[in-house]
Amino acid sequence: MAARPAIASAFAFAKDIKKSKNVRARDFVEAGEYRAFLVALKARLEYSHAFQSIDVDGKRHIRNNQNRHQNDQGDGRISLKEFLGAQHMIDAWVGKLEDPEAEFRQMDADSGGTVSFYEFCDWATRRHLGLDSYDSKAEAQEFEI
Ligand SMILES: [Ca+2]
Ligand SMILES: [Ca+2]
Repeated sequence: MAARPAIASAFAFAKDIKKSKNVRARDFVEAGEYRAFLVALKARLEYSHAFQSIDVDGKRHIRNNQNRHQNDQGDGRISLKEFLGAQHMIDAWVGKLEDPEAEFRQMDADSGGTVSFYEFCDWATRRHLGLDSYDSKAEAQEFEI
């Protein structure tokens, strides 16, 4: 499992928690943000696992590119078809969705027709994706000044 997107997403989340007066410090995870970063990272590694269980299409495309280390993964995007095909998992994580297609359109923040890992993380945080008892936002608020 590739951890890089999870790390990047947790980093982006944690670095802005403390509203630092030092503009340059805003680009870094500072001392007071480190624990929030770790908590966010844990959640996002779980989101990454969830994302990859939904992102099952696109394997052939990647094989054609002979990108061997990604052979067992999808194309890094969730399509509507994949999302609808994974309803049983999603229902178990967030509860039964009334209108899965509308939910998908909401997840797809840039309206590009597919859901990226970052869009998925935003959605999962909003929806309190129930993979674990952790709520990274609530945890992170502890560190807000
Ligand atoms: Ca896909
Ligand atoms: Ca999108």
